[in-house]
Amino acid sequence: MIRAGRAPSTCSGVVVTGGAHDGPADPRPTARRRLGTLLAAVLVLAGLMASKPALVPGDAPVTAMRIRVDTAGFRPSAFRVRAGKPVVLTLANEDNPFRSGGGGYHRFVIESLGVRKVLEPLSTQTFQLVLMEPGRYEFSCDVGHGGMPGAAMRGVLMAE
Ligand SMILES: [Cu+2]
Repeated sequence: MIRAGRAPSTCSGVVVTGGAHDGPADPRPTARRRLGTLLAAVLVLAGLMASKPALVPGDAPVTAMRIRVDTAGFRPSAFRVRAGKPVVLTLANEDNPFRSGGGGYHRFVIESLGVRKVLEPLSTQTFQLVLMEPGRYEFSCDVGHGGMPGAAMRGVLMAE
């Protein structure tokens, strides 16, 4: 469960309308290669632990955003909006109904605000959102991954 530091009961602040290949394997691993493998494993682990989407400093707030959705995640997964101003979100689910583990369905959920949009396979949904209070609003998907929130399927809206 993802929380944005606000209890769901106070959700009046929202208005909703509307692999890289490694190349040939070396059969004789040297100590240097083993060290490289260990470092890579540590970096992957660190990446998983710090999986919060990053915002690029200087990104300007948007009034509309098209978000591509599939099992790999939301793209883009982080952007800025103006608090108190409407933002039009278009969610394009690019997974097909034959996809295993959810039948191509995804959801766009802002848990802290009680926003929950079902995204049918190969469909596009547009709605308007107004985030009344400045803050960090995390969104995620809780289907298509055995019912658990996928590590890759999360993102953040920064209202400022
Ligand atoms: Cu999903």
